[in-house]
Amino acid sequence: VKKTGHVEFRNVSFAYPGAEAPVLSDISFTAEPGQTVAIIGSTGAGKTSLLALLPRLYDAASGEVLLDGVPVTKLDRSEITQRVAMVPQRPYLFSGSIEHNLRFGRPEATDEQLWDALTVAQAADFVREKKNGLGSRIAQGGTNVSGGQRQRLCIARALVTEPKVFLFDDSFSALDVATDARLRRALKAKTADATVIIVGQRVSTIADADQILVLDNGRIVDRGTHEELLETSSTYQEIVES
Ligand code: TTP
Ligand code: MG
Repeated sequence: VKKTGHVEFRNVSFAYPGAEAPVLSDISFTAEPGQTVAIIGSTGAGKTSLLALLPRLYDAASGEVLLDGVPVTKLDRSEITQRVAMVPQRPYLFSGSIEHNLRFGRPEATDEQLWDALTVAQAADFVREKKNGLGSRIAQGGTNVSGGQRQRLCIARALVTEPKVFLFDDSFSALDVATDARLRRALKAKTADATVIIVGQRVSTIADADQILVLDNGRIVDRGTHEELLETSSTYQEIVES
């Protein structure tokens, strides 16, 4: 199997350990290299839970999550982390330098690769403006950078690992609309062959996705492009109008 970052969910259901009610029910979709698949849905719909199954933070109760045609439960952790990078909904920075934070998933990255990732993530300017540049310290919990800066540093950290699959969990929410658009344009140019799965609340973040999955109460209730869903999905219309 070629390791290109092909993702498939096949009839996946999932409940948290100890909980009875399923959080995800019968989820099926594919995301191909070069594609962006967006997931939208109200709070608690299961978006974060869905993403968590690919890097195996949890395993599906039934059905299969496949990476390049192989169930993730049959892959080594290292094979998954080499191919999949997730930017979590609450991105975390370690206390230490910016450089230390960026190299976390790939210690051998060159400075040039770090700056390249920062540039795509729209974070190069503010790092350059800091007195110590890449050596600037991040306080415990990342309290000395803004929420938007933290998001961008975490996106840069994911870029440094050059994954085949990016998972962005609401990663653009703290960015203004213009920065969000610039970042995703740069990302698209830089990672044209990658598979991108993006959870977003803002319509502008997801409208250009190849496929949008509308998640409601753990189920995919509608799917299509932005234009298709505007015509066909009352759930999507409600989200767009809210
Ligand atoms: P999420 O998957 O966190 O829902 P979401 O990501 O769509 O919501 P948001 O837009 O607010 O980010 O949660 C789905 C359900 O699973 C919800 O009832 C909470 C529950 N849940 C747990 O029980 N344990 C967990 O660790 C998480 C993440 C969620
Ligand atoms: Mg979430």
